[in-house]
Amino acid sequence: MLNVAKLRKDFPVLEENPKLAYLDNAASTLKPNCVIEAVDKYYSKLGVNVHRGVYKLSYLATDAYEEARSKVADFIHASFDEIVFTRGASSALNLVASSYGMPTLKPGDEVITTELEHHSSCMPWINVCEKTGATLKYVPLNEEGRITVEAFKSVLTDKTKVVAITYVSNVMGYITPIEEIISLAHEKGAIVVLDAAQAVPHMPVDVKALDCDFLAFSGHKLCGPTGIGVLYGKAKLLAQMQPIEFGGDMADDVNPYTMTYKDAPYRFETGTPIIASAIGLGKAIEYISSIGLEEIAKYEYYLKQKALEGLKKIPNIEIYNETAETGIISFNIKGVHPHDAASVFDNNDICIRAGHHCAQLIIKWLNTVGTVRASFYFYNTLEDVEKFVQSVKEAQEFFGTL
Ligand code: C6P
Repeated sequence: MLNVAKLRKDFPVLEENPKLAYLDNAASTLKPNCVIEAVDKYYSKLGVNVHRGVYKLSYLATDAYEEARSKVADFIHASFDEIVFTRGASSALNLVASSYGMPTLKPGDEVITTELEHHSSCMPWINVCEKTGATLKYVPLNEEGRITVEAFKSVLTDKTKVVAITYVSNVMGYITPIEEIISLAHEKGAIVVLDAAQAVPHMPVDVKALDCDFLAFSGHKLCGPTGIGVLYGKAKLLAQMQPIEFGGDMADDVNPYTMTYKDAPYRFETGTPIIASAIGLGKAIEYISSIGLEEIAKYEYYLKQKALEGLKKIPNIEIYNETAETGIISFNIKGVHPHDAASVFDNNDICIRAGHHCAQLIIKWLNTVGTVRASFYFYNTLEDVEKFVQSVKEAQEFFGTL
């Protein structure tokens, strides 16, 4: 078990709000002091641009920025030049769709995605398919709302060129059986774009072992700063791709009518990069690695199971993902709009998310208007769980549904 009491001291928001039960970790996690200090240190000790200045401070800033890239690469078992810094998972996934999908796909080609996707994973491909004439196909979900290998096989064909798929659903918390899906896709010559925004912060992820072609995640969901994310791409694919933004820093040789640009990853990082946030992300990775991703995964699941036990004892609760392997619960109090339920949690200092979670396809599949979602991280406690379960009862009393 983790030393949660000690870990909680690392988080100023928890120190300042001792009564707070922060259960919206799938949206964004809290930030520990070491990350805040790393960002502060960049601004107070360096504060200058990278890759450009021919002076010591700029060399130091460049070293700190590139060291963060090395940390990310080591963390997911990638190579240094396979890590592109982006604004977040959304920009990373859009970059693949625009730079890889748009120029390669044509009518007759097929893209496979699923109704479990976050909008940032499916919308870029809806757009690419609309523009290129490629056909978008959805893996039929099973009765629990899961992606199965069998269902994936039913839509995979020789025409499949891209599989855009989530590793862990932000609504259902299910882990996709991704290894088999990747190997089946590769047998057909398709590439796999993995949305790992809800995976990388919560479990060990090894891009080489998975053999995925692209993988995206956000820094702010793993104790890092906002405004920074990562696109991992296999070196040979990144090398084929053209930039979608042009300008400062990515240029190599610019003439009035022709231009060349740097190799990946720099060709995709136009303009002054998000230096402070990248450095903060490097620190966040060091921090969560020191806790251990296996331990984090086990502990979140343990808390989720405890919360589930409590919820299941309360009548008139619809739980949508009882069998989830991660720390996410999606449910509704029957007859109560999720936003109304959320206001009761807020009154009790519990932060949870309510609504469609930017994943309308699965909300429609569930045939509801939205869900209430509690998502756990390593700094949550059994007291948080008790408070949460108690608040569900209170909400029911308040709305007269008990
Ligand atoms: N999901 C949630 O509350 P950004 O916003 O770019 O950092 O991450 C987008 C994203 C992509 N994929 C998945 C699976 C996600 O869960 C998210 C973000 C948050 O569920 C905010 S909508």
